[in-house]
Formats: sequence, C-alpha cells, structure tokens
Amino acid sequence: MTTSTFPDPFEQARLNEGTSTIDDQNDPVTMVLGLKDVRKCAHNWKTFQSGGEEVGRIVVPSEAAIRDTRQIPFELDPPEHGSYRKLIEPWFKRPLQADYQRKLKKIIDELIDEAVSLDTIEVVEDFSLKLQSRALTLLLNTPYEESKLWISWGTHVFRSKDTELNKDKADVLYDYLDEQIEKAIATPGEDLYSFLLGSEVNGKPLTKEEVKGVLSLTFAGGRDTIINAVTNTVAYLAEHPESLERLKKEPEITTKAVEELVRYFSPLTQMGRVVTEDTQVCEHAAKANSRISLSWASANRDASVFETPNDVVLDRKLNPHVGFGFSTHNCLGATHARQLLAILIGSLSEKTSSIDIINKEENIEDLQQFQRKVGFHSLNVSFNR
Ligand code: HEM
Ligand code: EMZ
Repeated sequence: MTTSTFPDPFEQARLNEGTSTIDDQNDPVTMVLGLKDVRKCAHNWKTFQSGGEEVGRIVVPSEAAIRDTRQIPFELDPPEHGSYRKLIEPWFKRPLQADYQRKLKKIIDELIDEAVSLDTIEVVEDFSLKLQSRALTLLLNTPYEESKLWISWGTHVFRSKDTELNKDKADVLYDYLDEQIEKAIATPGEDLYSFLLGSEVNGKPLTKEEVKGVLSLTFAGGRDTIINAVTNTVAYLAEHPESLERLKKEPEITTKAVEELVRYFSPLTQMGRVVTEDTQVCEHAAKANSRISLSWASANRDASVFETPNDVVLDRKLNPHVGFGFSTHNCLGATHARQLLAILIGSLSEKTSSIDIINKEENIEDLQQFQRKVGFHSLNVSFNR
C-alpha cells in the first residue's frame, strides 16, 4: 500500500531547526516548517510581504522570469489586498449555492460514469484534468465548451514535465486572457471577466491588467492543486476499500474527510514571502529582501499539533490544518475545492464498489534536500461498478 502513501520529508528538519534553506535560481528561500511558526509568519504581512516590486517572486520556484502580470489579490498586501478581496469574495462563495452544486455533481457524475464504462483510465489527464477544467467553467461562469481548450493546455499553465518554468506556456494563457477580456468588453455577459470589468475598487474601475491578474490566478492557483487533490483521493480510495465502504455508510463524515485529505496531501507545498526588515524566524536570521516560505505541507504534519500526523484519520476531530493557507491570503478557491472533493467522494462511493490501481508514475517535487511526493504524472486504474 504505497501508492497512496505521501511521506513527510520535512520531519527531521522541523524537529531539529524549525527551518531549512533551499536555493531557488540563486535566490535562497528559508522554509518555515512548524505549524505555529507558519501561522505566525502568515499573519505578519508587514514583515513578510506578498506584494512588493518583483512580480512572481513569492512563488517557489520563482516565476519572476516568466510573467509580469501581478496576480490579484494574491500579490498584494493590506490594506490594498482587502479592497480587492472584498470585491471578489462573494463571487468565490457561489459554490455554496444549490444550483452550483447540482451542476458540479452533473460534471462529476458524467466523468465517473464514463470512467466505470472503460476497462482502465489514466486518472491525471483523462479524469482529474477534465474535472478541474469543466468545474472551472462553473466558477468563472463561462461556457462549458471553453474547458476543451483549457484541457489541451495540460496539468500546469506555467510548467511542463521537462521544464519547470515555461514562458511560452505562460504566454498562451496570457494571450487567451487578453482575448477573453476584449470579448467581454465588446459583449458583456454574466461571467467573471464581465463582473470584474464592470466593478470598481476604491472608486476606480478595474484595469484590464487587473482583471487579467485575477483570472490568471484562478487558472494557475486552482489547477495542479485540484488535479493533485482529485488524483490522490482516487489513489487513497483505491488502496483503502474500507474507507470507501465507510464513506458509503456514513456520508456525514464527508466534510471531515475532505479536510483530512487536504491536510494529508497538502496540494500546495509552500508559498513564499519577501522579508521587509531584518528579522528572525525560529532564531534564524532573515535579512531584509530575502525570502521565506510558509511550508503548508510540513506544518500539516506537525506532531505537536496533529496526533498520528502521518495517518489519514478520515473523521479527525481537531484539524486546524493550513492546506488552504492561513490568515490574509487564505484560499479563495477553497469553497469550490471543498464542494468538488465532497461531491467526488459522494459520487465515487455511490457509483463504484472498488478501484484497482494498475500502474503509476509519481510526481516528486525536487526541493534539494527534500524530495516531496505531491501527486502523480500518471495513474492508471480501473473503476469497478
Ligand atoms: C490562496 C491552496 C484551490 C484560488 C491559496 C493558499 C493556499 C491555497 C495554501 C494561500 C497562499 C498564500 O498564503 O500565499 C489551495 C489548495 C487548493 C486550492 C490546496 C485545492 C485543493 C484553489 C482554486 C482556486 C484558488 C480552485 C480558484 C480557482 C486561490 C486564490 C488565492 C489562493 C485566489 C489567493 C487569495 C488571496 O491572496 O487573498 N490557495 N488552493 N485556489 N487560492 Fe487556492
Ligand atoms: C500562483 C499560485 C497560487 C502561481 C495560491 O497559489 O499557484 C501556483 O501553482 C502558480 O504557479 O502562479 O498562482
């Protein structure tokens, strides 16, 4: 049972030092590893900023070389951050509506019906990527057909399997967004583009560049995270038929199970911040203009907070995980992601009796001294009715 095991590579460093430094394109990053420290730093936006001059630098690996559109509200700090977030937040709560959930269930049911009708299916490309892209049409309120193009872009909009950062790929997304923005200006509709183009922040209409900043974040931030969460969930249920059975019998534990799976898989390993003044993290000097990272994946295995942190406890009672971040920038897509995963679990337990893993290729993030399994490049399974 190793396919659905996701080891914690950070344990020793977290226990010994609380931080660890890795290099990223000659711009080192001090990773903050313990849950309490991660929360403290995430909350302290004055010292550990997300905005700042260099767009893309807070991402690890830094995207500074491949993009110059500021992602909004992700690459802004308070108080500016709050003005944009307040505008966008109600839109990202739409997944709480019954009609949204009904449409999402239809998308997921269709994919599962197709999957069970096949002998085998490759989950990453032919299930999770399709599910992510089709579901995104609901979040953006754009035509379902758009998802065909998005699926053709593959699992990450900035990365390909061989090159970590791919400028040509980023430009495909940016050209597409420019086009969509022009279309929405010419013929406004009910989609997120039109909503933003018709909105004001602090008395000023949003610029095209700002609209592009919001949209690019929904495409980039909500892509491999969802794909890994979905694929890893399938792998977990395949190797734990007793859990599939339990979710069938006790659907009321589903929301807890979703939180636990997000904690365990931590689809976003870390996110950086730029240090604004000489300071210390865990007694380790952090110089002004250097970078730290909030290591969500490490924090989520902190044994001083989580009992048996390396086990999936589907109905874990206390689960203050930071898989969706913490404080100012906590994940705006979390409502959508939670609904998607809950419906996925419900439909899988309704429509499948078991899932068999045939083969897999793991996706290991190379963080020098840390090698972290984050998901799969491919996962072939058969879904059994
Ligand atoms: C922020 C994780 C899905 C949009 C974040 C952060 C994390 C995270 C850890 C905090 C980043 C920081 O503090 O710098 C995840 C995970 C997901 C997921 C694990 C899936 C399981 C999505 C989706 C969308 C999305 C589907 C939208 C399509 C955002 C946005 C922010 C964010 C807009 C920034 C919010 C702000 O700056 O105020 N996400 N995310 N995420 N996420 Fe997600
Ligand atoms: C950025 C990030 C967002 C980044 C909240 O996290 O997700 C990463 O996958 C993207 O590469 O650009 O959007």
